[in-house]
Amino acid sequence: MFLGLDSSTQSLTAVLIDPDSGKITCQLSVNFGADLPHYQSPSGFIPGGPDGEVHANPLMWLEALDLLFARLAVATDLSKVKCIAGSGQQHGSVYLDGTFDERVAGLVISNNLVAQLSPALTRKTAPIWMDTSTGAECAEITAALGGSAEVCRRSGSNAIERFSGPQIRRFYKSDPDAYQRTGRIHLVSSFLASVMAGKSVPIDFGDGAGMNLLNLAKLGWDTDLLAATAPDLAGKLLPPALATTIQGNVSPYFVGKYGIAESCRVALFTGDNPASLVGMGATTPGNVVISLGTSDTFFAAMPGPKTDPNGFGHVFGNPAGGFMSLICFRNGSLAREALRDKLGLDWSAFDRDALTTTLESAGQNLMLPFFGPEITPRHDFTGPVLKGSAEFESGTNAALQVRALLEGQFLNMRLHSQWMGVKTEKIRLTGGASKNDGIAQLVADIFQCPVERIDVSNSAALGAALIAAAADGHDLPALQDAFCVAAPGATLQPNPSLAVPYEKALVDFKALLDANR
Ligand code: ADP
Ligand code: XUL
Repeated sequence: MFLGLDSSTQSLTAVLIDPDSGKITCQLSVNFGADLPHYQSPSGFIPGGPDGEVHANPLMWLEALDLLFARLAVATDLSKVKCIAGSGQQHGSVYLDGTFDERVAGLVISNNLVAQLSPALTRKTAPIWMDTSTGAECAEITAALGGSAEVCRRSGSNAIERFSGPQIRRFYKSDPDAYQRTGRIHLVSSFLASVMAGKSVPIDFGDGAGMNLLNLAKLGWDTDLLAATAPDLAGKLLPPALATTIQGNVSPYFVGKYGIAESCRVALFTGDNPASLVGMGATTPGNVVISLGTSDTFFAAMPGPKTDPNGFGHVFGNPAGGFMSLICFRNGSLAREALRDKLGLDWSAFDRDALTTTLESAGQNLMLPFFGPEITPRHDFTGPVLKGSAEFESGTNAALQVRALLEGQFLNMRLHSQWMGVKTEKIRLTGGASKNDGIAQLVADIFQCPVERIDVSNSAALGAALIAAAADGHDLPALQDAFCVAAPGATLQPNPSLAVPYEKALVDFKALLDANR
């Protein structure tokens, strides 16, 4: 058996797999808000932070780890686990003093993780990915490197508020003494991996690329980015490594306390998005994952470290080797819900039957699909922009509005993923809106490739379990064939007669976007 853990914003999840039967044998979660209410973080972070700060208590993640293993030990026989891997919400950083490595190596089972490790924290809280407080630090790092294009070329992203480098700089500026006492900086992923392995283990390329510190071409820390971020930073980070590298045996703490076998090994942990790429079976170039959640995300494997010249997309390491993109479209379901509610509709108006009534107008009416501020491309909301027939522009025909919104969303996605230069051969669709046949068909038509719907609720934890099995020598593509399967009857083919109209619409959409910058 192989165990995958995912420490996400709101919960810690375990997925246990048996590669021989191709089955998930156990799935369990600890919900930070519901199970650990004394951290007063109902959604996994401390509410009401000043100036855009969003922090979480790293002790909550440790207590969740003890609780999860206590539950797992009851639910399953942990002595059968051969290897453990994991993932964490990306960008979150944990600050520890020089005693951490000793403490983590000397954990005793008569006490818990929180009591034994809390004295090593040099910063009580950890900034997480929702934090937007580092605008000044991003500007300083960008200026030191000579501009955004250079930061992006080296690290795969412009300097971004939530990324760990700018967050480290903010800590250094606000509390230089505590920064100086910090001997180790971990990400959420490498922090938990270190606890599992009983020693500090490296950050992997997948999660490391979310720091604005990793040089993608060299796959090592970038000395200029380190220098622009904070002094003596190199000494606080271990050299980064590939996710599937084994770090050694599991800490005796977990053997003695929860019955894991002494021979069980621990692989590096990665970020939740890289782990999801694995769990969605999309680690080879040509496969794309589109997740239609609150926001929409587009992620895909890439052979080389190519970066977005416009700086909207991010590049992370692919746990299977090579790289991946991650592009986030903030409007996603938020915009679909806004239009639905504005027109007094329900989701049936977005379904296939409803959309066939407007098929003859495909690609002719254009909408900039932003009902709130957008990040890809950066666009302040000033009201919907419509261009097309008089009936469409009058806003009275609800069906035309719905088609134009969805077309606008996926044309925007196609346009802003072109920089990757990878031909999309197959799309794996997931997230709440993916069950809608009309929306799924439109994705197939606009990208002109088949769309498979995959219903995996814990794709990051599953991906981590697959990484654990791959690190132990199992063949990853074969594992993905067994575990990442499309729901029967859930594959949709593109309508080839829409290829030409949507090529033209892509050009027109870009022109409309450019005219409204
Ligand atoms: P999250 O990003 O919060 O994990 P989910 O992937 O669970 O989001 O997706 C939730 C979203 O799915 C809801 O906000 C809702 O707008 C959308 N959704 C649910 N059912 C449908 C449907 N039938 N058609 C379109 N959208 C839907
Ligand atoms: C990615 C990002 C989030 C976090 C939390 O850049 O900020 O997806 O990984 O899931």
